[in-house]
Amino acid sequence: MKKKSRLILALDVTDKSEALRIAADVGALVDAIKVGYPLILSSGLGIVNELAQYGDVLCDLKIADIPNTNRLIAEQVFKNRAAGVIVHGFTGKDSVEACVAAAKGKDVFVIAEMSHPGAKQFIQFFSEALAELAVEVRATGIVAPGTRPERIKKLRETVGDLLIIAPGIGVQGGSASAALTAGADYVIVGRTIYEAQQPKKAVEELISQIHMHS
Ligand code: BMP
Repeated sequence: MKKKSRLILALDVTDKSEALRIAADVGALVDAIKVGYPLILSSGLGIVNELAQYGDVLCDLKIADIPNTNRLIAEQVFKNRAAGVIVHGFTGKDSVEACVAAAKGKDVFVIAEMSHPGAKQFIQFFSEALAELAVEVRATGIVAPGTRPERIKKLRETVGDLLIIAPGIGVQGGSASAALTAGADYVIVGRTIYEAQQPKKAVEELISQIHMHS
């Protein structure tokens, strides 16, 4: 994944033609396009392949199963030209390792802590251990909450030079500059871009904010 704008678009629209239109419009400006269940369930996994013409596609299936099933899921995703996957770490080392093996050098991001308020109920108790797991299995990096820059700072101490990608910017209340200053490498932004009247303008505004503060 290139590191130029430091912005990853979360393309959670459920209309395939809208997804392709937005990707064509902003794909060259962002560093990656993240797709998950909303778009994949509505359009089929082939959308990953189609979006790959516009840039790196990060497949956010939050893979969370036994090692064999994780492997089967990851293989399908990579067969469709995904540049990376996002996986849960609470399933344990063997399950995450199965994804890393299936990725064959492509990107694997392990969720250390989520951005929404509910993350405080369970996952926050284990986020440092999940970040350590990412280091242990040689994942590409972790997902850390853009809504809690102080947690990004803390998790940065654990992961060293692994990449940190941070969702929760914009609608969820996080700020791109605060997340990047705290140690995130990339911010992930969805609704602020794809719900804007002009997604390209929203992307350009975010990029100028990012470059002013980093
Ligand atoms: P939005 O900017 O519209 O809030 O979108 C954020 C994106 O990041 C969504 O795709 C969401 O599923 C994802 N995400 C998140 O918001 N918090 C997390 O902790 C992990 C995520 O993958």
